[in-house]
Amino acid sequence: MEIIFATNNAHKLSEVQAVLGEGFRLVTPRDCGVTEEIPETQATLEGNALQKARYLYERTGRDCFADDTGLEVEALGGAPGVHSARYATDGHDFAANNRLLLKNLAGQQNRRARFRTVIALILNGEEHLFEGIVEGRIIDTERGAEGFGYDPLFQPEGSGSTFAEMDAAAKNAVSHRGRAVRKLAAYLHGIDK
Ligand code: ITT
Repeated sequence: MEIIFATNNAHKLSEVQAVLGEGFRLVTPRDCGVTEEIPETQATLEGNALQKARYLYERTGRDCFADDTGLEVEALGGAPGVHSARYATDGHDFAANNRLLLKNLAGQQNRRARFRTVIALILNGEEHLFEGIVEGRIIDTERGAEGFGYDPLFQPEGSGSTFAEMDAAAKNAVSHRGRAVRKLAAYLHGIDK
């Protein structure tokens, strides 16, 4: 089965393809002629995921899904949350985002944080939402070179490693996106029989 995944982030594409498995061929918006940036202007992860999926569905008429992820830090009242990509700057500047996060948590004892992913699927014109959460904490200095984004600062509960110190399979096994995508996969496999 071929399905469009609304992302231009190569890391996310390979993480999601690994979880979905061989039975699903992921196609990018660019592969379908949608080359412009897909708007993400809503105030919630759910709103953004639906906005991106609807945008693609309206233009292609094809089955598609979109995800949106936020890092929610307890001591910062849930920030950066839906603004995670553009926390420090207008672009996706991961290094600047990590520096700002550490600055805003300087001297803070409460390091509790979680990643939350919401996936919006449009299948045969019907909308479905899936959520994945991983609890953890923000450490004091970056560790590891794998993954992307806030991975060098995020240590999932029950692990001594940051996401950036894990290979893709280890991260997927416990991550927000892995969890949400496994729910999506279970749903798609269930109706694909
Ligand atoms: P697309 O919109 O093109 O898919 P994106 O990088 O904007 O890519 P998201 O909206 O899902 O991806 O995520 C927003 C930001 O949250 C992202 O730029 C990262 O800074 C951070 N983020 C998302 N998933 C992450 C992960 O698994 N590990 C670390 N940081 C992550």
